[in-house]
Amino acid sequence: MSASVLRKALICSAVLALLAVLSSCGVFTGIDYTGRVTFDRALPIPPVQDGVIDEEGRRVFSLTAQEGAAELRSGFQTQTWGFNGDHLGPTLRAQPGDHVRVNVTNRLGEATSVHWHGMRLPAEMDGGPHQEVQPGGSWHPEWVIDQPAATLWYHPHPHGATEKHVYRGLAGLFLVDEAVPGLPSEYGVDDVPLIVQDKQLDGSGQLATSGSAPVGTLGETILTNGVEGAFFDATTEKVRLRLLNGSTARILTFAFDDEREFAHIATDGGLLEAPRVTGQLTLSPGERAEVVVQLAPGEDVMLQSHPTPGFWLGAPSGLSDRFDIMQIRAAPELQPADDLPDELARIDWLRADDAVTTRPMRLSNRSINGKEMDMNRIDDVILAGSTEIWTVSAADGFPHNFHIHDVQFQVLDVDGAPPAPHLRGWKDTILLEPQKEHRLIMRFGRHTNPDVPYMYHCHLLRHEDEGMMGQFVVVAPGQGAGHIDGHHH
Ligand SMILES: [Cu+2]
Repeated sequence: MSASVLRKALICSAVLALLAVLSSCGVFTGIDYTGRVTFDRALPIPPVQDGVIDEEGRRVFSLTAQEGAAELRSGFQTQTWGFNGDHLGPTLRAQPGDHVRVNVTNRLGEATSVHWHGMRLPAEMDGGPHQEVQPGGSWHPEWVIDQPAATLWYHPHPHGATEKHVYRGLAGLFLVDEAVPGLPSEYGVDDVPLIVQDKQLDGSGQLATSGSAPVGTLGETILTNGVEGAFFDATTEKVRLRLLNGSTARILTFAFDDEREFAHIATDGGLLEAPRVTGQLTLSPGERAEVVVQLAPGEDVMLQSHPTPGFWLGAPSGLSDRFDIMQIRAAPELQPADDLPDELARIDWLRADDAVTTRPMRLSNRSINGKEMDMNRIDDVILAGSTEIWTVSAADGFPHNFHIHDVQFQVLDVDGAPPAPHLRGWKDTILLEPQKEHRLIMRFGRHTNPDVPYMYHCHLLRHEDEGMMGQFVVVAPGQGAGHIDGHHH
């Protein structure tokens, strides 16, 4: 170990020790933001695009990234970006088996991309940093939906600028839709999309960012579907909420102000085997969940975010804060709803014995396995159709999560213990418990391309932009890694 490395290590451990002392003295307690906002704006529901069926039977969607201005906070016009509008984007909806195509147009002044988060598809359609769309340009990815019903989403993934593009408002839901008897399914009525994001708004209502912060920008303003202080008028006894934590860094633990229980019915990649009753549910940036809440006629209840336990550097990373998110106002008379089905879906549980490869993924200091992202380096070569186990850990004391493109995975265990109940379903993004080893199992698809990589990365977007990302290719038997077209950056 060289002298300068040793000195850095000593300074680093001294800083960590000081933080631990301050933390134990209660210096880093969270901030309680509840009660500060008036909830008097009707929840906007993103418009649905079911696409247009073309002559070749493809379901065709259109997305245009553009600049705009939106009233995030009452009385202020904020400069924003959006898809097909001023802020956020439409909800795209398709069924398993559909051949979909998206006409993407970039009307921004800089390159962007559109990544289909949670979708199994060919690497060249994935919308990562190798599929950027230049200003004035367009892109036309297409693929066949090859996965069960799920709440997925789309957002830009340009090299080094994902945080900025998502933060300005480029995000929307992509629903893989399939009717399940007994589940609320009327979009915007009893099946309600909820994109939850935190923002920093300056005195004139414009989006501000933190220069240097351990996790990136943490905002004091919570938006639901793009507005602060939203209420939802419920007309049914049961309301299904499709929750997306669309924040760039903030980890949210969803709960209600009266601590009521609700049914958790779906994880990132689809329905659970059965509804699971709980009082709170943590989602880190990029994660989704579907829940069903039961309402009584005439009542008001506040969806909130409560402190997330388990992180000793949690308070400076916002995990101890408390927020109001959205008010639900139940009508004096509510439409009756069926009981939830006992069985929601069959899950094909992957077996550790079937894994042909185990890969460690150690996240620390803006790198994975000691390497920062390099657009021209292929980090892992994976055989199409194979089952693998990835052992993922966060080693530097700060919160991180982990997202893998193209696959949905299952959590085998966390430090040898069975995963928490909310992780027992298909996942594409997982919050990492500090210093613990998360064994994820996944089966890769049949799409191969030795020259175009998929990404894996921390979905705290500042971390991703600063290098906490790696690249893998999926290849056919006998194929090796190819060559990344080197015109990027
Ligand atoms: Cu991270």
